[in-house]
Amino acid sequence: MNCQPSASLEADYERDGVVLIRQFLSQAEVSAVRAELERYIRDDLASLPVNARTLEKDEKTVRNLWRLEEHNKFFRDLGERADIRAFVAPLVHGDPVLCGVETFNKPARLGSGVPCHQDNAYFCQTPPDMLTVWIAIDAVTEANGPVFFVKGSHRQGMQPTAPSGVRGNSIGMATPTRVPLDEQFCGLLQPGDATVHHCETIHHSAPNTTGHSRLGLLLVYRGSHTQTDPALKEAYAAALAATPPA
Ligand SMILES: O=C(O)CCC(=O)C(=O)O
Repeated sequence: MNCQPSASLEADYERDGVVLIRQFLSQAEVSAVRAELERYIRDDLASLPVNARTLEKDEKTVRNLWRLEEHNKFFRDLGERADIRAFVAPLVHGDPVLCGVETFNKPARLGSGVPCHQDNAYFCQTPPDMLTVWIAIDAVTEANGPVFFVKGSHRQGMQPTAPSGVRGNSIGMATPTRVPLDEQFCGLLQPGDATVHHCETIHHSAPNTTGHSRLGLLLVYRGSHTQTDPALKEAYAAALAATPPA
């Protein structure tokens, strides 16, 4: 694994709100993650609460797995790894708390899009010292629904939100970004590569119309000093009630 903290990476993250790390996980680690996800979906998922996942429109194919850190020791242990926590600590300005281990599966042909949003509309934390490590398990290409990020947008703070009506991504931005797509940062990744994005960096992704799956594993952390913002929480609760994830 290649995730040493460094002053230049921290400066890039503070400036851009998103950084790319090649080979964050090794190929052996990627294979172990893939095998455990396949086993978990096959053997465990049906017996878990429905909020453990969101399905695509066919009502069969997994769009997202949620709360893997609660339901699965392999993924809890991965999220709690000392080397990953040491990497995250300076970026969340404190002691990292693992808040979620999730997937965005973006399956071949069926994978739905993710509307323009800032994660803190879901996380509702102040100060916004919270981030996501998005690890490619499949290759992410221009064609299979990569995540696009608006660099520097985290420095403008939270923008007005609106319910999106998208299952699994119930809250988006009231007005999508006006930054042209070709000026946004596109996370093109090989298996094992990762992006790390701040919880107020604007991002989105298109549906996957290709025959190639675009599976991502997400590790979400906050600094132990952050607190829930009641106004953000109220807006999120309303959007979630309008479009439940399951
Ligand atoms: O994987 C995607 O397409 C979207 C991911 C996302 O919205 C996130 O990491 O917060």
